[in-house]
Amino acid sequence: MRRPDSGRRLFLVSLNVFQKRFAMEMNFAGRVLDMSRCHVMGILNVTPDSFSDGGKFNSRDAALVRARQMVADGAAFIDVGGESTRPGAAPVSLQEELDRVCPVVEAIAGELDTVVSVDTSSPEVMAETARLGAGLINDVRALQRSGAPEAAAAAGIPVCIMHIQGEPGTMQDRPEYLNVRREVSSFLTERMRVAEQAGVLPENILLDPGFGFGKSLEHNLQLLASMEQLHILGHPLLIGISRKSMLGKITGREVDERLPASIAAATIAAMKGASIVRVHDVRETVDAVRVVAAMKEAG
Ligand code: 8Y7
Repeated sequence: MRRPDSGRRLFLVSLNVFQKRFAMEMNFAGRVLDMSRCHVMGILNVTPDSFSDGGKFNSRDAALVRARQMVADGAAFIDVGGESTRPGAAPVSLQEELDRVCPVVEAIAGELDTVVSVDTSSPEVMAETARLGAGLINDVRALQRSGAPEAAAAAGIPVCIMHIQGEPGTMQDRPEYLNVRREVSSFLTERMRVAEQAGVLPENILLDPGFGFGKSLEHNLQLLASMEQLHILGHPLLIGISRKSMLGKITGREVDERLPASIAAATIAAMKGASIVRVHDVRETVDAVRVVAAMKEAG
């Protein structure tokens, strides 16, 4: 067991002070949230091939039923995704992605008290869904597609910039880093610079280290252990670990048996100051982050 040296401890203490004293508000298409607290984002896949709900919710009405339940369970965000980023998943055409995502975004934004997040890398989908009421762009490709930074800027809503090494189809083949923490940090810094140059406002940027996106178990664990270091970049953090294979590797459990491990991961993220945790199991995770919030308020 190694104790942090005093310099490191001072650094961590000052981060806590920073988080407590300054409420960070973000405006998601008119819904203002305090990002010094941890909110739960429910995952809503509208792909026929999504890995952990088997594509059960690929029609508009089924998606709405699921979204209503997640909002009733306390989801502040619903992340609607029409393109599977699972390695080996079939690529989706722009028209297909628009057809899957737009009706669901429009229906949720019109009916439910939640922020609609759109999991997309396509500038056309960003533009169209923002028009239909989406409040957040969640791009696992960090606005690397041609026209994406400009589309995100024009949409005028917050954007989550996530670290990825490589491309979704091949990213898990042989992920390699000299120093994973430093490389994730410098990638995010560079992508923020590109986004801001295209006109994305700094107050509209969220960051995500991208668990499982071109990372071995060791890389993921190093990033989780040092997650609070990312606060120094000055933007709220979004963390997605729910049911991921890193939890399967740690526990030996199949994807539908990873709820306890997922709750543990979300709890760690909330304790380390994540503003959003992206999860499949909303109700259970809301309880977990409430425990963390209650403790932080008391302390
Ligand atoms: C993440 C994500 C996925 C994540 C953000 C899965 C779309 C894979 N993971 N978006 N998306 N962060 N921001 O297992 O970690 O849910 S898809």
